[in-house]
Amino acid sequence: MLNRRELIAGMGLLACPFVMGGCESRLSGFLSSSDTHPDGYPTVEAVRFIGSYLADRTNGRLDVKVFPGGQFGSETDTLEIASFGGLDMTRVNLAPLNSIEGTTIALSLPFIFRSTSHMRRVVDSEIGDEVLASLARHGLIGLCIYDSGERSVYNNRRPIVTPDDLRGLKLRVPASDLYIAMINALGANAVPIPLGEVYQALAQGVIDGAENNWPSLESGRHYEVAPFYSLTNHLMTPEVLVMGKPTWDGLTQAEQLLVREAAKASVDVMRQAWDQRVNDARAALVNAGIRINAVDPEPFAERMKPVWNRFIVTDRQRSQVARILAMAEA
Ligand code: GTR
Repeated sequence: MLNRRELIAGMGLLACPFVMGGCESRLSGFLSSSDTHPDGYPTVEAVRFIGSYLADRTNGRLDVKVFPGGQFGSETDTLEIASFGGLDMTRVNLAPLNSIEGTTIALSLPFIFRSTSHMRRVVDSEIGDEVLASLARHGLIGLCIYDSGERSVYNNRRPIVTPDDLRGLKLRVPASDLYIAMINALGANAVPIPLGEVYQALAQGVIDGAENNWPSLESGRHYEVAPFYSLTNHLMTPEVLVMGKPTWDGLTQAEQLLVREAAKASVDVMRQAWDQRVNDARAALVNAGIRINAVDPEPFAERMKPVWNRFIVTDRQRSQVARILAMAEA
């Protein structure tokens, strides 16, 4: 297997037609795109759809090659690599952007969305556009926002029914100060590690559990080592697809428009694949015999008030939160 440095060097070549002034043509080649999830996962397939969309409309001149399975390291790593041009695109959750970009916080707040349709309405509104646009100052061009379902807690000790059941558990979170504060406010101890390391950390007892949606619990096989899944449904933080600014700047305006159009079209493709995947993952986990329990969200949501207050500090964030809540009933 190639190490990360070799992979990045390889990517430079793949990306070369787009990003390097010295290349003969800026108009042909594969855009590299990274994803922490394996082949077949809805986000991976949605970005492949973008590749086909581009290839169809450019006679194969533009295409996308997706590198699944976290080959480029953590999502935080891939954001950095993309921002300096070592990768053309990366698909990540908003969580690893929370600590660098304040506009990503509102969409990542625990218990802010009432339902999937509420979340979809919000990301399809000008709030989604604001979040995408805010990434430019970090060298990242936000292309589109995808679903990531409801996240719930899983662990290898016991069913979680009330927040007190979490006391003392070591729970893995993504690299986000907001997630760390959330888990600690619930009485557990947050341990930030990349998704790719969760299975081993569970197996070795470094952590007792984690929190994620049905498809991630299933595809990462975490349920084998953490079979209690308690439906706290505490988060619905969406995913985002970004292009590194060096790559973006190497595209013509017409190509930029086409990439945006393709990304937009991929959202519906992803949503359909996502809904199907959630159902399949749930069925597979029930079939595997994991222990699933319903949870009254109220006492969990109650403990999130100080977390909201700590992270929603600017007028812009307050306005985002107010607008999101106003969209709950639309
Ligand atoms: C998943 C998400 C990934 C990653 C992961 C995590 O639900 O699709 O992008 O953020 O969670 O917890 O690290």
